Amino acid sequence: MSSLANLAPIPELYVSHESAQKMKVEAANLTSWDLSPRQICDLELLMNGGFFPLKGFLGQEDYDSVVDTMRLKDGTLWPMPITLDVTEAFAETIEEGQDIALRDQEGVILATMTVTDKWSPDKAREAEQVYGADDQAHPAVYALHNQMGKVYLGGPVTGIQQPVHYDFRGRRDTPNELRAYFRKLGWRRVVAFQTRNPLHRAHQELTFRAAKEAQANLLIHPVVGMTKPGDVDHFTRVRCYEAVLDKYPGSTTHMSLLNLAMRMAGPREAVWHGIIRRNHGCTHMIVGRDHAGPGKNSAGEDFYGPYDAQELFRQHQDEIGLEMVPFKHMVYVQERAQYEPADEIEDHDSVTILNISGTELRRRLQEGLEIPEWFSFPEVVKELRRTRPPRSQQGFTVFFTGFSGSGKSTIANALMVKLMEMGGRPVTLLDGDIVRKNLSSELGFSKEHRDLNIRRIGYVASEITKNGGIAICAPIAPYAATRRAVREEIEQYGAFCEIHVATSIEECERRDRKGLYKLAREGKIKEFTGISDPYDEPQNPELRLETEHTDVDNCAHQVVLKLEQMGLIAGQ
Ligand code: PPS
Repeated sequence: MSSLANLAPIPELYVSHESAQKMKVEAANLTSWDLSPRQICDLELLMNGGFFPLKGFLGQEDYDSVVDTMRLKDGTLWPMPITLDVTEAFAETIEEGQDIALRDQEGVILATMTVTDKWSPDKAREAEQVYGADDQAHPAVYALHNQMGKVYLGGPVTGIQQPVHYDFRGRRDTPNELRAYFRKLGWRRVVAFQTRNPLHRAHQELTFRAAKEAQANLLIHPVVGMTKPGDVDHFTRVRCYEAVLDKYPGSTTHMSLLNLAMRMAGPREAVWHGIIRRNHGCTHMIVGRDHAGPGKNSAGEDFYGPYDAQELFRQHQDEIGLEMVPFKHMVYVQERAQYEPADEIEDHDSVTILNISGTELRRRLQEGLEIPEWFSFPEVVKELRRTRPPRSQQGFTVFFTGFSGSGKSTIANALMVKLMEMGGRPVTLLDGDIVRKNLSSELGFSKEHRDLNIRRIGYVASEITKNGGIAICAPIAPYAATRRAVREEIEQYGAFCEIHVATSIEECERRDRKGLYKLAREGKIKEFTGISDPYDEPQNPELRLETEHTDVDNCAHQVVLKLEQMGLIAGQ
């Protein structure tokens, strides 16, 4: 393998500016597909040469071959199936040979595609072969089964325009822009650092050493498309990277953002990352321990061995056309006040080695504890704290569920007043009746309408939580699956505290505050929860309230104690 980069331009799939204008008008008449965020990322890298030599979304034979052998049908190494998944309903409207328009989420036409193949993939096989197991604990396998369409379309793509990015525009480069930049600066050996996490001192030290060892310039190449669910958002990360960039010698290091949708496919992903970096003009890439690892499987074990990615990369290095620089595990040696590769420390027994794991870092951020300067740069810690304030300053949702007349609204009101007395965060009460008046006035009580009602409450609560407020919801919310979906939506932004107001149906009927149970028994109200409609009792709520022998104030107080225990409100 030549270790000097060939920086000639790489083929792109775009048509010329004039043709693009013409095509845009013509494509407006085509059947069009609205791309998902993941598909937009894939399309951008297809069009700009990041996925060279692909010329479009994979057809069926290439797909089968990639899934089974990591190669296109012509034998070229390509580890990741890049497919255009669509719904069955859309697929039915498409004939093979037809051109379709591919639009972004605002309806802008980015490309056209000639559909050469249409098929229903065996997703379990794809999961087994590409991700190593058909286990939905793997985020890409989960997406494959639950978010992606049942039918794949394949065919060549003609690029009309790049997806528009309004953020960090100056930091985004196509493969050809990076190649031109390296050419201009005379960089012929460039080591890429792929990352989806904020950089701390250990990373800075490791990347700096990797560049020195490879006698190469350094490209910090963070992924800003889609990473692992739960990661620090890319806005925060890029601000952190910018802070770290000042610590490198300016003339040797460059940072560029990569709009890649990661799959967390470990070994295969490492090979894919290598090909993408080669296409961006790099000659080397740092591959770490557990590169692009998805975390634990449903049995609590790692999906891949820690060095599987390095192993697979090494086997295919020549074909990738880029050399691997194995990641060194860097640790801080207190006595020498510096980072050193763990395997190069000979005097283990006489020095103090310090390390803070990712989990420990998250805990310290969450609880507002100190993060030492030897671990990270103050500018990085400041950015992380701005985005992830301690739990007691983050937004959260308290979600009451229980029968009509169980006491949900009364306890929720008492809780609201107690939280407002404490102050600090805005509190919003989304009571069942209030929501039905203001948000869901057209809805009835069929399963479909109840689900829609709860999803709307969940959406509003997630926005409140995201923006640092407290949302208190108090609907019946009878269906466990819908409550779980709301929990998942909210937990992206803050804590979700489910409270089962466990008043029995007999007691609710005995109280019959609104006289509705009587009407339900007489059949004058249909589909009444607990009488003629089901209620799935919560299996693992954060708190279950027994209201029959406890007064309202005490119930609300139990919730306050729970919130305190969860770290959501500071102790009084
Ligand atoms: S749901 O199932 O979560 O969408 O229900 P929710 O929005 O909380 O609305 C429940 C209130 O509507 C009144 N009501 C009924 N409840 C249950 N079943 C039927 N068929 C029904 N028809 C009207 C009832 O007063 C509920 O108020 P709460 O505050 O729960 O007593």
